[in-house]
Amino acid sequence: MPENSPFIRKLGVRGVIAPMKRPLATGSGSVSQAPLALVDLECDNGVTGCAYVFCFHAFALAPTVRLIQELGALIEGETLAPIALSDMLRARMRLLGQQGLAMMASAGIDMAAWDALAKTRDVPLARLLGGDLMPLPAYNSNGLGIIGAGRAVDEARELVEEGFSAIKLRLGYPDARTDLEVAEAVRAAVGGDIRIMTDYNQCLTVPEAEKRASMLAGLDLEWIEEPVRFDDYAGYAQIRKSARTPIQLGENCWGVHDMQKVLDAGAADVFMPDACKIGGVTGWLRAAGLADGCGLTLSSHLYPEISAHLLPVTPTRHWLEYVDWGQPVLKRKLQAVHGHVTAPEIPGIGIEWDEDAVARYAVD
Ligand code: SMN
Ligand code: MG
Repeated sequence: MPENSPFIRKLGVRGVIAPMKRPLATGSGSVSQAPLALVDLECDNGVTGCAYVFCFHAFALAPTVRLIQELGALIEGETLAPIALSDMLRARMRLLGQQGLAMMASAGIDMAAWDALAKTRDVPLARLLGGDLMPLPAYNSNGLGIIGAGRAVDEARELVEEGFSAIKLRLGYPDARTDLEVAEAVRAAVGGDIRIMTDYNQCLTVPEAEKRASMLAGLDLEWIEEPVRFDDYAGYAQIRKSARTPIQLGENCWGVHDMQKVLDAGAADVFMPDACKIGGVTGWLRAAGLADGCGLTLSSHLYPEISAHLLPVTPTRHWLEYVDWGQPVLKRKLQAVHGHVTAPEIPGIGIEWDEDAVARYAVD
């Protein structure tokens, strides 16, 4: 066996709940802390692959940790071959269905396996994938929830002052007029040169989305994200007919098969897979191929550390979503410089746990 094909010895997984600097109120509930499942995939060559899964809600953390643990038992002793492992887990989940926590757990293992392989080869993940490291345009998504016009204006200024030329504003106030007031106030506060993304987190009906998209049309928004339920593909196609702002979608697509439905329905102008929900690195690579085939731009959702390696190998790359939610437990904090993020020139993804912080935020 060549020395570059180690075996998987053991999978470890731990749950932490990390604090967030700015709690985020969305049109579909609040996220005020970061429940993370930390995956450590130990190989027999002494390398450990690391990745985290963002679980959105504290109540989803323990089941995700448990599921990752159980899947770990299925891959112990296997060769470290991430695509083969991912396909094996997918086959094992055919009866269960590879969506929801099942997809998140298997994608967490996929990301850790790719990290282990890149470390084994002693290269950054982007280089293992055949890409180069590069500064990627990023938007600041660390806040700007549903907090009213006054606070949104202050927070928008703060997010820009952190060096970004693009920010994301959450909308979905009960009244359409309030959405417009808040978006107008933020646009006036940051000026015309700042790109403003908006996000409804699936909270509108199709007619309401058509109405609000038309009200917001004059604000030069970068995109309107997830106005309605993520899998109402026909609804998205309907909204796109009248919208004068690009419609963004994708963070809730489970794997490339959901993405293909978006393409078939003509549901999106721009697309933003979540590195985990799309199926880890393996899923992302397939999504990048689909997007290239039809010239659809891809932006990342959350997971900036690994997305900084994936966007360089994405021909239609667009924006990186910058959030610092994993940083409390990471030794190396991914920094944005002049609104751009570059993956570090070290082997793997660049994820190393700050064990003191992990112990501090650990949950049983
Ligand atoms: C979002 C992400 C994570 C938690 C809540 C909301 C949001 C985004 O949809 O795209 O940043
Ligand atoms: Mg979103």
